Amino acid sequence: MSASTLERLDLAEDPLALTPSRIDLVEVGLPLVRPFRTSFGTSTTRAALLLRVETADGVVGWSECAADPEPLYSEEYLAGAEHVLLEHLLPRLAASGRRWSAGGVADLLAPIAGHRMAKAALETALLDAGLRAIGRSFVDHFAQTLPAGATPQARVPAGVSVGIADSLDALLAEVAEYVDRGYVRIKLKIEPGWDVDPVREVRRSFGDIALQVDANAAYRIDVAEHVAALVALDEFDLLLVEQPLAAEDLAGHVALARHLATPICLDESVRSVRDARGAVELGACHIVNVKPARVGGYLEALHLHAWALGSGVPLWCGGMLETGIGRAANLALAALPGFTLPGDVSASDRYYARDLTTPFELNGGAIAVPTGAGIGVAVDDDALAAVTRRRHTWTPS
Ligand code: OSB
Ligand code: MG
Repeated sequence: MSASTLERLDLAEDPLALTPSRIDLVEVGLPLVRPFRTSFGTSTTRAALLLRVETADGVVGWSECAADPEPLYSEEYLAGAEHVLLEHLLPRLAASGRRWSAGGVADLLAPIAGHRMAKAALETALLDAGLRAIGRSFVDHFAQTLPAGATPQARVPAGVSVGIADSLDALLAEVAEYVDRGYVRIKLKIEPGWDVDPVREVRRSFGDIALQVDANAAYRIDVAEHVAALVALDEFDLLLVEQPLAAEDLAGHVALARHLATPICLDESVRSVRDARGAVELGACHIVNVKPARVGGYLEALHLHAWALGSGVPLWCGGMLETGIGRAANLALAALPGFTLPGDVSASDRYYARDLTTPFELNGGAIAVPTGAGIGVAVDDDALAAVTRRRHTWTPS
């Protein structure tokens, strides 16, 4: 993959440029079908900030900001994302004096440190509007970055992320439900005290299934029992262990990797293609969980993908309990050939009784990648109205 193929998505004569007439920030709260517990907390509702961009020509683009109400997964949080969008990101684009375009957002916003989820939401809404205006899907757009002969998949094998349960019996019942539905890979959330036993029981009950674990940074390299528990997981032939240590602790992951046979996958630690490359070169990581929101958007995710394809590092597409709006775009990314492992891109009914879009369904263990323009799914206005908590309209002055 050469830089020039990626530059084709770039600005030279930008077919995606648009003039926004208004941007709505819509805060929603969707009840989850079951509580989702991780090492950093329990969610019963997915609160999310949606962005709706409307252009002067009446084209509408949507995106979903991944930030949660509380800054537990990362520093970003919903109210902070809203604030930085309104006070910093949108004014900066407006002041640039140029037409707006997804391809230009990252450079124009680069002076603002961090806030990648907020930046990703803005870039993605503009990408959706820009692609809808020219009738091109996310996946076709992304496919332009592929080397000659490579093509995206039409259907993406689906994994599922299983929260920490109240008991081993409850865990086994939940996993049984997902295995019955056809999910091709199970990811168990772990934390100290909920690791070796649940993994052993799931392995014993379900045999040869593709199984992995995610600690969300709950372990410490300087706590002997933590390291011992992670080493004990080697026995269960896991695909990977995701983010065992703190996001900043690359040296700890390097040290841990020397003790483990199971490959280490990083999630929270990787905020850019540069982070991914550095972590792999150091020996801190063998596999990368790509969340476009965490790396600042789809264009950075595509750079990461191009690097991974070239260097043979396996990728998979993570999730943040997205509604159909965020999930649609993730599916387009997960369809690319560097995504060699099943992702956390589950069907709508794994999360919500009523999704905000036409529901995504699991068929034969996979989910179809939308082919319509932009994210390729329509937002269900009634479903949206039923879960809208607040709406704020921004207009360029
Ligand atoms: O660490 O991958 C994670 C959800 C919220 C925050 C962090 C994570 C997760 C998941 C859920 O594991 C993945 C999904 O959307 O299905
Ligand atoms: Mg994770």
